[in-house]
Amino acid sequence: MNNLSRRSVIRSLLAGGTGAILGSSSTDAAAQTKREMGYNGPLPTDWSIPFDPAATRPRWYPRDLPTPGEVVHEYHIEVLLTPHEMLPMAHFPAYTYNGTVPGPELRVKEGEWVKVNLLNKTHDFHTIHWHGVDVECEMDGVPFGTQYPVGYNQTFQYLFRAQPAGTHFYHCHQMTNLHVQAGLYGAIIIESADDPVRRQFPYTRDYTMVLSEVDTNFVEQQMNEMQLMGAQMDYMSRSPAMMSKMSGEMMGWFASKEAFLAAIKSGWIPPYASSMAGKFRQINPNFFMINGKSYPMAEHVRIRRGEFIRIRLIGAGMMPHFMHLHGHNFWHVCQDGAPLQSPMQMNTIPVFPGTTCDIIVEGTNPGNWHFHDHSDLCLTNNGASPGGMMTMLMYDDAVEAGFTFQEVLTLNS
Ligand SMILES: [Cu+2]
Repeated sequence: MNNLSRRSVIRSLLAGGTGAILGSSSTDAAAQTKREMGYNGPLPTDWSIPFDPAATRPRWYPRDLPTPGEVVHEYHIEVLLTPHEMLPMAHFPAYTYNGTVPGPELRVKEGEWVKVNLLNKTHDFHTIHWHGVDVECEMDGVPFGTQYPVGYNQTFQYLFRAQPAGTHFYHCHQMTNLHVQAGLYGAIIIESADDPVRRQFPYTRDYTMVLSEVDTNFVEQQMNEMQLMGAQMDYMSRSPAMMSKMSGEMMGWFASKEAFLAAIKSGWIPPYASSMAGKFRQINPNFFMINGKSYPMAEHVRIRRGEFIRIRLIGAGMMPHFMHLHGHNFWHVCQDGAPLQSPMQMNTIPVFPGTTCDIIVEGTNPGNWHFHDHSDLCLTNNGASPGGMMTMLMYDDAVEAGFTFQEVLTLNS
């Protein structure tokens, strides 16, 4: 059986099985509710679960180059030192792509080309790693692994075909413990011409929520040290002889494990065992952000009765977050960009560092609902509650639906 006919069999099996997965007993009630709400979209049993294994693999050999007639999106991205405000009276010195945290959202169609001209305007070194995108190795953004890190006023050009479709992100790969929490990350969304998620859930609004956290004390301390070292860094960035040799294995830490061990044997003390750059301290995040903002400043998510919305959750930071939506079960439809064979109903979804999760929310329950990390630590701003990684799902038509805040009456009034 060749791949094509095997896929057809999977499709037809799944098409016949949807009733069993979703249950048919509630169909009439669901249809009635939807009709009452004026909703004419597909009913639950109409949702097929097509699964195309090809959708999760690259369709092109990464070593292609653009050919005449192909779409090439060109972006100019500067790394800047910018103060970032996650809340009034709460900010930190951030490294940014083009001045914002997160950096600009890049949105392209699958198969199109992305050309990014990176220019570093800080006295430090940076790269861009395309996380979840099947680029060719030289475009992977690993300092000393696949490219020299980009120094002050230096540039690097990334060029790759956008594949595979899905929710992905990009981030700096230089000293990630500092540079990523200092703000160097952003979303790259690769849209599919025939999006299986849209086929199953015809969504009308599409939100991206980049989840991250920062230890502002750590970042400030490290950034101060970096700025003091600025002159040295500039000298190094202009003197290739000063830089470590490129080594995919060691990321600039010696040419090999043997050379590293030999250096220790001859008396060299590695930074983790010394106080080379000041006293190292454990990172202890104190602000938790959705698209760079903490509660109550994070943007709201809007929905209407009967509407499907798509929310793309991106774990850009160093902690897992457990996003919980009140009043709704949503559908988990994609993991790390790839459509799931069987979308799963959940009310709390773990978003681990380095992963992306797409969910679909259906507007079934008018009101104003909390949507937040269920880890209570992350519901604080510098230790004070409420705060942190929290926003609201707000219905545009909540009032028309009869939703109202009731005054609380005490029993012995
Ligand atoms: Cu960087």
